[in-house]
Amino acid sequence: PTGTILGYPRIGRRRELKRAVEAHWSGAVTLEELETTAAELRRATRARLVELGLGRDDSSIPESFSFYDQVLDAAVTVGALPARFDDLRDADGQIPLGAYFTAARGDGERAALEMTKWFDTNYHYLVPEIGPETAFSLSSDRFARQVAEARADRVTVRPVVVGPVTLLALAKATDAAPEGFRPLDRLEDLLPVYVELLSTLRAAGAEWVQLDEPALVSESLNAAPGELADAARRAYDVLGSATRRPAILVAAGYAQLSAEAWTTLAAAPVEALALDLHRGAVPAPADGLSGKTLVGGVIDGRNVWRGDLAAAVAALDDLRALGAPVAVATSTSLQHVPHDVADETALDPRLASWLAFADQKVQQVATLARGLRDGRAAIAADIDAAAAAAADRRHAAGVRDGGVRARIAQLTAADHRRPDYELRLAAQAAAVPLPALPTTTIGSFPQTGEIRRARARLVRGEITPEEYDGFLRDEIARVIDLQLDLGLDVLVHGEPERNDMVQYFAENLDGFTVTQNGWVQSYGSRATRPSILWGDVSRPAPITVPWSRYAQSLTDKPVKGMLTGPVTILAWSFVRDDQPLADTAAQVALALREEIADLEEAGIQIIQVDEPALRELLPLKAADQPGYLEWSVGAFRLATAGAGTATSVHTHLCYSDFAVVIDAIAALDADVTSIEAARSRGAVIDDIARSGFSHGVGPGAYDIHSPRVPSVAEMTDLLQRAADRLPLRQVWANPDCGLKTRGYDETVVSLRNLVTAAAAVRARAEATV
Ligand code: THG
Ligand code: ZN
Repeated sequence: PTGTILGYPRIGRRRELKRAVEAHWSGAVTLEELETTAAELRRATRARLVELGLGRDDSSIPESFSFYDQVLDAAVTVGALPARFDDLRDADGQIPLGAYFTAARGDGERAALEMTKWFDTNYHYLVPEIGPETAFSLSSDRFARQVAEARADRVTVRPVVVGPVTLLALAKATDAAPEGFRPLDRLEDLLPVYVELLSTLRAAGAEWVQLDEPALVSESLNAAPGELADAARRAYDVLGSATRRPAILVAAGYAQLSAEAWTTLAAAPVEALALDLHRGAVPAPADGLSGKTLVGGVIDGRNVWRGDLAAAVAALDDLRALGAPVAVATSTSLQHVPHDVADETALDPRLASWLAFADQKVQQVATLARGLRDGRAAIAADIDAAAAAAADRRHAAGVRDGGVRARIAQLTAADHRRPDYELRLAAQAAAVPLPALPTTTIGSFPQTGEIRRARARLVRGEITPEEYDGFLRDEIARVIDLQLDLGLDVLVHGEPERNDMVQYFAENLDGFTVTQNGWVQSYGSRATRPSILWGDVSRPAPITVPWSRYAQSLTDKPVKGMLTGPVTILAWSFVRDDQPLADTAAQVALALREEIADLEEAGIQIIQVDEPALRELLPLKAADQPGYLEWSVGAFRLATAGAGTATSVHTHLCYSDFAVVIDAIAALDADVTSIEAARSRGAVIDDIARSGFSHGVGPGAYDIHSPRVPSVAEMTDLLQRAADRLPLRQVWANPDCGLKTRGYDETVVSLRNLVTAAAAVRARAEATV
């Protein structure tokens, strides 16, 4: 192929797959019906890709469908599920779709596979569990069946499979594995199964296969780049030597291939290499390239801007200078962007002309492929049109706002610094006296069907904004009453007014736009609609203040103000690519700083600024990490450092690998940080104690991601452990995340147990004094 994409969104233009899969899980749709819907979706995707300009018979159409996750697909194919799922296999040892879903979601007896972020994207994959006991064997023919299915439609697809090195590099050791075991140790045992898979794909009619090896770009995995490159050498020596196989395209998106991996792959007996030329540069000349096709990933697979075709042509020319034939592609799979700009009928047409979602990116790739075949002159009009859109974007009103830029230019180091923590602690204790081990929640309360229906009615115009406001006020009053009844110390208003913690702010800040259908898979059947941050950011009016003021008017207990931090707002949006992220983050921070000042004015004395994504944006390359931490921490501090000495600034982070970013968390200088701890059985408490972290900390006392109600005893244990390891004045009691995905039944009991557990630990501490 001269033009291809590394993958396409699989959820469906109207989230058809989500609906079908969830209907199956609820029992409303059979496995057969689900398979039929999925086959229809695949067929529609193939037809669409042909229509957009990819060839139907030259393997340029990828088959990247997945019912849930591409890492799980590969793990299931090679039989790499842990033993607890063994009894779900067929009589002939195959892993059926039902078992696949059980591995993804768990059931009454079996824990699901763990989920974690896919490189530095917002996609989450399922972490394979592999040990010395894992018996690799070809356990699903799904990939081959999809090739055959396409063939019946007269389309020669290129199946996309996570490669063996990446599969092992992303896996974790099973519980049964001995200390020091690493899944990558099993590479030689795994390869024969990949060889067999390649042979079945060839037999089904595949002429090419794409093996995704993004592990080879990362410096953030539990293996050094040199080790990964060596694994790649061993892997592709074996796979390349297989006698019955499709041609192999090794794809390494998301960043620059490590130098070691590039040299290795250049010399490997495979037919093509795909490089991310959006995040990475054209590599140095290397031995072994002759006869290989170099696929230049020049169209960004991860953001929504219309690509600069002139720059893409130049990059492809540079790639050609390496002396091998060149093809064009996206930098990564398009699974990270929505389907089609044309589905956004409410978008300002001018803004729409600057954008490219998946379908527009396919067209750009097809155009560039035409340029590769017929010469630059053949696509001159397209190059000019893309340049004109970019120029229009540069000069459009709102992209640069003089007022915003003037305010940023005036900032000094002092704007990023609060008074010493000890001073703040005293002032805050005087302003808001609290018991030892204060209890609170992370912010959101259950988003009930009633709340979602009210919002939908407002959108459809079935209720007036005034009626909707009244509904939200009643809801807030109910949540305040509930918290008073439970005896929590620091209350929240519950956030019924927010659909999503980022989208809500995007809807209320200038410089952002939101989409109607711009869904992007987050994990499994779940998706978000990332906002598009296209211009300079400012706050036309207070956002959360009326809700917080109202909630505080209902009680003498403190009500926390609730904001989403600048880094998380960036991480979960599509961000502008025409200035450094650091500059964009500062603008968002300044808008939040104004919101904090208004919250203080309204009598709010505790303000939480959540940064669950602080860890997520951490760059894959070690050399980029210090610079990132500097600007991300700087943005948080800019947002919060205007707060008065007596105002307590809280933050919340959602993950357990606290140790990785402990210095950054300390540098945030928040007065209180709440963090996930329950799932790691409190290990994070030891990390905190060891790190010398001295500010307030709320190690999440229970896991809100599960409907299980935690007992008083287990939360008492966890809080006691914190009280034993840390000075009591440092410790807060709270769940480990917001409650919006939970139901009220379990929430009320869980919080009651939490308050009881905190009281027990508090009483014990007082008895010892
Ligand atoms: N908001 C945004 N991005 C996020 C999260 C978020 N990225 C990371 C993390 N949280 C992802 N987690 C989820 C959890 C649940 C859902 C999506 C991402 C979810 N989505 C609904 C669905 O797919 O049915 C749709 C929600 C809606 O209607 O807006 O449940 O919290 N921005
Ligand atoms: Zn959280």
